[in-house]
Amino acid sequence: MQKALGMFLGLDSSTQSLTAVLIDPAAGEITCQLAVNFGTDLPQYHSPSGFIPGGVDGEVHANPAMWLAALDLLFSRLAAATDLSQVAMIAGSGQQHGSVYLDATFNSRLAALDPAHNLTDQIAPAFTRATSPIWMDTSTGRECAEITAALGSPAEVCRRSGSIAIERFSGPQIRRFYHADPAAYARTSQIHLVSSFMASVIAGKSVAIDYGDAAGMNLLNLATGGWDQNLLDATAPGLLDKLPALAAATTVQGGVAGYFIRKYGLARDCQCALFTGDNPASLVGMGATNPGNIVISLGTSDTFFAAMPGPKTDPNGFGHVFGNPAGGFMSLICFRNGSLAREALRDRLGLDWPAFDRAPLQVRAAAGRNLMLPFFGPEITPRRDFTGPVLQGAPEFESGAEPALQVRALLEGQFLNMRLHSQWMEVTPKRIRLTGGASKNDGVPQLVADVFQAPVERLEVSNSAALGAALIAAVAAGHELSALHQIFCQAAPDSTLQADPALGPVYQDALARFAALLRTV
Ligand code: XUL
Repeated sequence: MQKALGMFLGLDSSTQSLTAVLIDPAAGEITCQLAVNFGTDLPQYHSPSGFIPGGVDGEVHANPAMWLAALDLLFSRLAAATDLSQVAMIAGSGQQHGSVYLDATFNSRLAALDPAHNLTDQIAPAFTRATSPIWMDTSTGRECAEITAALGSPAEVCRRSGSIAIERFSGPQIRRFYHADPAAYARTSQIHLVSSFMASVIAGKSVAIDYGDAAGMNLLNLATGGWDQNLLDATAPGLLDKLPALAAATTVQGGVAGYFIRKYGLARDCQCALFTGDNPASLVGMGATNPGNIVISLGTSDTFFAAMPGPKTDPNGFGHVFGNPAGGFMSLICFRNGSLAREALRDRLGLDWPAFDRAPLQVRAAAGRNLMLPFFGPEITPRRDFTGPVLQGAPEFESGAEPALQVRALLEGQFLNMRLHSQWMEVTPKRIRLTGGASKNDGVPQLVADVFQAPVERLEVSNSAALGAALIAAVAAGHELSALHQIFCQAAPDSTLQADPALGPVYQDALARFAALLRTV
């Protein structure tokens, strides 16, 4: 009898790299983690940070041919490092919102992939738009306004799609392409997201877009789970015919393309599921797919995301609603002044990172006393062109005579702002999982626990999106997600910090004062 294959491969095609995480649930192990860095491994694409530098008018595009080259390079590295014939199922994730434009030859090219040649040479001739707009693009202000006007109001776009019209979302990007090059738009027979494009290549046929990532397009109707005809009409003519079908990420697509079997040694009965967005995959990889769990990721921008029982939308339009790969919905709120603001204050005060991390604990007695609107530059939540932070409090705080007070107030301001702008979700945090640079030492995590009045955990997971994708692959093959979470998504030992209940009323009051101060500027 043939032995069942026991490994599951998750791939994450992100802005700067393509990462693989291979898991073996029976052994309870991550057996291999590898990445291809677009800038350093594929310098011929001249995209040191994964996108084409020098875009004008807010345009940020990447070369989709580079993503294909990365896929070949990643699989050759995986084949050298591990036994790919043990992989039972592949799933993946992609940077959200990025779109790929293909002509009518795409399907036949996928069906005829020849291992004697590379993916780029065989697929790139199908691109009708040479470059792909990605999530960092802000060039579609006009298109967002037009889509909003066609639907009647920002609230109506949000009610239907889960977000107001957002510059980086795929619908406004598609409309911009239609405006800029109507002939190339007409030649386009399929528009994929980064996620569904990569999944199609693996499957050797054009596959569906998963609900999780589709919700980042301003085109999916959250209530019906189908494409929204009014939004499609407001975006570009004939769009429905160019969009793939919709399905859950765990839907099995069938086998992988013979190209990968013959070239890299995958088994004949290896199958593939869909790819989802990197944030929905991270929700899975952080073990946070049940409502009550919140993930806060502290990065260049900070993100706050959480599972939600229903498709609730943010009446103020700051938060987004995506699909939760485990079923239901998730929210995502992005804060532009994340580590950039922390870095700016650290530099201004002349501190090093260890001193910055220690500071909030040193002045814990000042909890909630001084207020800082923590915006060193333009912010998207709330959407305002701030030029610097606003301080309100004791003289030794406002003057900077006691630098630790400013560090504490900056961090309190960042987390009060998160608390304020996540109230629309009406989710009481039972547990916060914190990830990213500033989560390592205890200073910042303790402050998060106190501001939100919930325990804070840190996970040992580093590639949460790729791990989440590997877990989705295992679920598609019949594994239980809760059992997988027990194995792969446990909090690091002794990493949990409890909230100080005495600070509950203190931060309730600070939240009201923070909101009031925000209204005055
Ligand atoms: C989410 C967003 C980013 C990208 C990053 O809306 O734009 O988090 O998904 O890859």
